[in-house]
Amino acid sequence: MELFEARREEGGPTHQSLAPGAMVLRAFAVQHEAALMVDLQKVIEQAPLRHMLTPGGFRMSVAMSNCGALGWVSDRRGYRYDALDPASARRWPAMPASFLALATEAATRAGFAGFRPDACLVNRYQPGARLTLHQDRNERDFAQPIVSVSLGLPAMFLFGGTQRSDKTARVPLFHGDVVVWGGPARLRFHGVLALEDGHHAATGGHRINLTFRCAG
Ligand code: MD3
Ligand code: FE
Repeated sequence: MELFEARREEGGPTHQSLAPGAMVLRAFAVQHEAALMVDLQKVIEQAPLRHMLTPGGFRMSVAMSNCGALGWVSDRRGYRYDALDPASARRWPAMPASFLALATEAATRAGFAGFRPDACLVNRYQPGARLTLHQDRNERDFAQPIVSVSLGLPAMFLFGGTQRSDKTARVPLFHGDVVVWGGPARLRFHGVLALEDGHHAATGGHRINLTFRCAG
């Protein structure tokens, strides 16, 4: 935590290019925070966060839900997008206007005007929760970027290459940071180190990540 806070206070440019195609907009979501948190509560009331199973049968440490026309799901049958929440057999909640506005505004800033996400995955990390190195390849069109929004506790993001064995860079992500991953960055391996204990005014003991995608 000390490490994260020290680095944060250094300030620096708000738009940072991480790699070709990957742009960090530091604290970009803070201006939208109140509306985002209210709308997030409504989404997870309708589609509660749950720990999905990997195809191998392991319970994911990150709790997930979705909003939008399509939701990302994992179970013994594999990873896929589905229009229905398997927990309720109903459609996922609609994507709130506050979510859509943030995602399209961030994409435009990063050079992807016209981004129209149809899927928003909500990831909730508790202390110890992590995401192992993976690629996002369940979407139809890899020419479309992914927009990610970090809320609450900070996390250490791992950014790899196009091969699983490539060296990874560590990028700390803080409350309100938005990252747009497109072009040559779109299929790079990535993951999140185990969340450290802490408290944040917006989310308590958690980190929330929203990822916006054109899935269908
Ligand atoms: C880089 N989520 O849900 S967001 C995921 O913080 C996922 O919850 C992480 O990876 C999280 O699939 C990371 C940042 C992210 C998302 C998609 C990417 C980085 C990416 C796709 C390609 C390259
Ligand atoms: Fe991912």
